[in-house]
Amino acid sequence: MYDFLELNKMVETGKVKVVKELVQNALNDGVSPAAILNEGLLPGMNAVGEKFKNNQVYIPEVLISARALNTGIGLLKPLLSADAVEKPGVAVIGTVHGDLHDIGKNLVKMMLESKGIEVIDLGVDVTAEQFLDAAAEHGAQVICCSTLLTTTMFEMENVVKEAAARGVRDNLFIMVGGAPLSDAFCEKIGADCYMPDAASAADAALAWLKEKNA
Ligand code: B1M
Repeated sequence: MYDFLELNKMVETGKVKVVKELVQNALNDGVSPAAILNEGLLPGMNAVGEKFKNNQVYIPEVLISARALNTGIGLLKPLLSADAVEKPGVAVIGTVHGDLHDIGKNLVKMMLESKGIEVIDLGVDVTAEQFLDAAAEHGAQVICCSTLLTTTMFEMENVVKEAAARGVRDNLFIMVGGAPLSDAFCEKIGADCYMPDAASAADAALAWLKEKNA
């Protein structure tokens, strides 16, 4: 079992240079990129999240940790994406209107790309119209909506409604995810799939694309 304690702490305290070194050391020691991500990097960010909730740290500290997290993810990205061989289809991804959190969304994007899926990244604060316009423009069959805020969750329902209004609902797999969501919420708004983490989201998108295009 690899000891990720220092890496957890260095993400939490936003030490970009040390995070880089520790990620590289773990890779050199043969630790899998997925383990480095899930056990080394993300727990550090979660620890900051808890402190943020309790007003023990504030936005600048959170951003400094997010930068360290993203540096680590950047080193892992080519390795996590390396084994994609097929091109199963196209997905549009974005963080919904009103929400600027993008770290989880970027992870989902990376995992989708690791499955060979072409991803059109619309960034943050994306309206229902923008999701549907991009899906039409790029011939995407999958729409991935991310949000971390309870105040913006219902923007996802607008995506489902907009797809129906345009008469394209049945052609699209609308996936939702983000910390405040659940299966029950997904069902309530009429989306197709909720997944709790980036890796299972990519698995679900790939499975649906394969079945649809078989
Ligand atoms: Co914000 N923030 N934040 N924040 N922030 C949270 C989300 C919060 C839970 C903190 C807290 O109070 N504990 C809280 C939300 C409370 C709520 O709504 N219930 C919160 C708040 C309140 C806010 C502000 C309103 C604060 C303020 O200004 N007063 C503000 C909102 C601004 C806005 O968006 N309009 C704000 C701002 C910020 C920062 C800018 C400082 C920064 C964002 C930086 C950035 O994203 N570029 C930030 C951060 C970093 C956080 C925390 C600390 C960490 C989020 C994160 O990146 N986690 C967060 C607390 C926490 O989550 N512990 C918090 C790591 C990331 C990998 O996880 O995004 O959950 P996550 O993604 C996961 C899964 O959810 C899933 O996969 C990933 C893992 O594999 N997933 C999907 C995500 N999308 C998916 C889509 C899928 C499937 C799975 O399918 C399509």
